[in-house]
Amino acid sequence: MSYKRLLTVQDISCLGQCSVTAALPILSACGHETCIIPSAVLSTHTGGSFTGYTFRDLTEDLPAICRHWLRQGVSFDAVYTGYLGSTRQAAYVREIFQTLLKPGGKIVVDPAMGDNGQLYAGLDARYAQAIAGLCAGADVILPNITEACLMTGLEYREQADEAYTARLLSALLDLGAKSVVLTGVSYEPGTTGVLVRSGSEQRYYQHKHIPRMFHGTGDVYASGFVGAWLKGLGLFEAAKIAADFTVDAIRYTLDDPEHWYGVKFELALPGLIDRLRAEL
Ligand code: PXL
Repeated sequence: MSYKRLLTVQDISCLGQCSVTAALPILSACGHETCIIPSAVLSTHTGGSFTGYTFRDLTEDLPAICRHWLRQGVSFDAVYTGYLGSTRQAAYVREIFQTLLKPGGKIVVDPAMGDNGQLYAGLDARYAQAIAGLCAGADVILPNITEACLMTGLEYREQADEAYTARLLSALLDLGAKSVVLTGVSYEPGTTGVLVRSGSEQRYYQHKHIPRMFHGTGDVYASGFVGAWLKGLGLFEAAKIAADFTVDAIRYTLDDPEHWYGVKFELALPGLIDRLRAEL
């Protein structure tokens, strides 16, 4: 049975069901040892109606944590990065890729930085460019359409068509990533999906679009993808499983109007585990 040691670098939003508080339980449920480097600690995520959140940037802690691990001889089968605490952190993360990965270890970059055509509060164009730079060394990147535009400079469109997504995918591959999983690709009303491109091969998985906006679904998706892919599933299979898992998490949340800041992905974990058992 495969048992991988992963490192995820992203923030701790203490309340909000995103970033590390989603990645840790999801990756653990998939059966991976999951180590973390918190990029920042926030009282909540920065989205929705949250205002006045605390934000502690942990940039200065990154090199010290890495040096300690290097002295201990620790290395990882994969590094998965998400929301970083500063633009400067991208350089430290690049060092992590170079020094803490086992030979043949995988790099997954979730360029978590925006949605609906906008950057998240507090992030700027320099941040987007720094994360675009990180994509150069990645095995897989998982942007939504907003993030794809912010990193490549292409215009954001609410309505995608195949010519538009083809341009996005080729601009994303030009950043230097081996494979791209582009999320939130909707060609027809009522549906959305993920577009998976690896080299010249491209496949689309379409599923139902649930017309309500939830925060943290990108993180839930990316963690489900990383969990499934690193179990040994193919890129497209992992992208599909993560999509179904995210839709399930949204379904479990829909009947609770009070629960606006995240999705109840915890309720969808047993289904994810069953699916992995069935497919492996
Ligand atoms: O889910 C993405 C995310 C992660 N981390 C922080 C955020 C957001 C989205 O708003 O604010 C701190």
